[in-house]
Amino acid sequence: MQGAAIAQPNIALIKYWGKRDLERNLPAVGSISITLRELQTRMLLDFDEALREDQLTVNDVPDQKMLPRLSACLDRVVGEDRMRAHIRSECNFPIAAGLASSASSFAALTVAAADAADKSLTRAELANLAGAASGSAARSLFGGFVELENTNDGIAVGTLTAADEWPLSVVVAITETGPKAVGSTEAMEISRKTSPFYSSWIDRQAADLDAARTAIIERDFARLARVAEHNCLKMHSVMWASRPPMVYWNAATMRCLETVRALQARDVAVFFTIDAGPQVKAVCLPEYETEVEAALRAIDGVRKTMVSGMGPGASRGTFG
Ligand code: 2P0
Repeated sequence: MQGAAIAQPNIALIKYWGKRDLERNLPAVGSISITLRELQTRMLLDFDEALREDQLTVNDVPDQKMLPRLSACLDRVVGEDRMRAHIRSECNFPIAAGLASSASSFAALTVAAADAADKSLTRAELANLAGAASGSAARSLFGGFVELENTNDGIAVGTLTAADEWPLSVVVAITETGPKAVGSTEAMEISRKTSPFYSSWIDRQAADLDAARTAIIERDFARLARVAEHNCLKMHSVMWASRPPMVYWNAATMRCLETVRALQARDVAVFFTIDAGPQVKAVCLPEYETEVEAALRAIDGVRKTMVSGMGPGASRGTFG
């Protein structure tokens, strides 16, 4: 019994931060993201009757830390009485450093598990299963601009605008390659319990979602830039005001923001967004990709840049 899948990470323009149901991993707010193309996680599953425990390798290195969450995801998709599996994950970008590796990993795992178990699930069902493992993973089931909405009992996810209808480029400036100090799940709970700004973050999310959705439908880059930067800074303000405070940025993160501001002053169509890590993602119109990449690469403390277009949702795939 084998299954394989490929999924791309997604970058939230309107962020998911906070949970309304920790047990079921349901988000407190809706979110809007873009799915990338060049960054990928490939997942191969090999269920084996002789195995007593699941086994995981990430880029060929055995990994115990992530295994319980992956095993729980396999239980949800295949059933708890399943055979144990060899799980092989390959990622072509830094893991657990605020580059949404959990989104692509759990999206790929969910699709690979359904493939292995020969379950024909709808994309909505796959998104709910992936989201139960990691909130942002639900969005990687879909390509292009993706909106995740809260429903009464769960989530509804879908593409707002396909990747080829309004292709944007993303330049990722990597300022640290190690794993982050506090994982997103824990950090969200600290924010919910301690940040004085948390409730206003929740209350104002609908307005940001409306503004971003309209900007995407109208292909209004300047409007999307304004609301995405505002939403990102608001999310980080929630974290900075938490106890203990959570500051994911470093000095190079701040220098990247200054560079984006300098590019904007020269009428370059670009904006920044930052997730639960020190990397900066600069989203731009494709004609500015070379200029944005060169400017970010030249910054002291930027170790590496990666450039990606927008791509499709997770798919079953072979593994070579
Ligand atoms: C997002 N992040 O919308 C936000 C912005 C990070 C900052 O979704 O606890 O790994 O596994 O559901 O999906 C990262 O959180 O969290 C995330 P869990 P996840 O992309």
